Amino acid sequence: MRTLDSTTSLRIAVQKSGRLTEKTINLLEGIGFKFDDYKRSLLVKCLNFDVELLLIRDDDIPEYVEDGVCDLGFVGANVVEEDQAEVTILRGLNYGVCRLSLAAPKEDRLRKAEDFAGKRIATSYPGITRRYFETRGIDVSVITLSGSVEIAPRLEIADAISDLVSTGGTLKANGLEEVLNIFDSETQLIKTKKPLSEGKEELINRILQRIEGYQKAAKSRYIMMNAPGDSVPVIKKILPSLKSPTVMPLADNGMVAVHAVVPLSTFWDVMEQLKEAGATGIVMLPIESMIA
Ligand code: PRT
Ligand code: ZN
Repeated sequence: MRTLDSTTSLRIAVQKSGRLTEKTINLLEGIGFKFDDYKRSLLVKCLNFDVELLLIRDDDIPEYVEDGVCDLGFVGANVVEEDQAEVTILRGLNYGVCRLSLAAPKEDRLRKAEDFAGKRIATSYPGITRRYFETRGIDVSVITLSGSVEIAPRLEIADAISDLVSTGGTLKANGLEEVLNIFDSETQLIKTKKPLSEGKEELINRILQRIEGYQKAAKSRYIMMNAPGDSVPVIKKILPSLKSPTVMPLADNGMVAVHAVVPLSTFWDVMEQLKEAGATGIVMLPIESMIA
């Protein structure tokens, strides 16, 4: 193993090829990092920062970060929790969202944790599953499988399963019913607990600030409209803007242009109210990044 922090580049672990790969690379590119073709190599240099990506299987990411082989990693909370990895969780990232759920054949009508007592449960997450039942004092037999967990009941090698679910389609297609959600997951940015150089710590803070701006921007929209000047007080009340909206006079008599940033979640309500207040030509634009 290398001596800690011997590389000058900040090394970031990213899943090589899977559900998180593209979204993680998009996020990194979205916050201003440029890379060579990441599909061609396991170690990819960043072209404009002292950063390199190590592309590996997601299961290996928590350990690489724990050991300090990588300084940061992007990985599902499910994997970090399964491994009980000794790492710092810097933030959740709102993608790769899923849940680990207990599921069983529909006709068995299992409803609560106690209904699983004495059952054989197949899973790729034996740690989380075991701990769930142990803390409740329920005795189950956990069977570890590395994939295709959903067919275990049909093959009669298990009575139930504990597996990741996002849409629920896989469970349905296999005649299984989701009974209990035992762990909520999303992609997390994790950091090693090994000491890092000041330069790396500074770069990590910069990355975090940029991610914050990127996430805020994803949840906001830039809104522009024209309105009669005398409706501005009403419009200002409607707009839940971060800052006071920009109001500019138009060549047309008494008309103004209003620009503001609004949370995406309120966009449709706001738009309807603005129309009622006399706004016309309402345009909504995505925002790439926002610095407070
Ligand atoms: O090769 P490597 O080991 O790196 O990849 P992998 O095959 O282990 O993982 P991958 O790429 O499938 O998933 C990576 C991460 O994505 C997981 O660790 C989760 O954090 C996250 N994620 C989000 C999911 C899902 N959603 C998901 N739906 N991981 C797996 N699934 C599977 C699930 O296991 C089941 O087979 O999708 C199926 C269920 O999906 P629905 O939509 O039918 O419910
Ligand atoms: Zn994996």
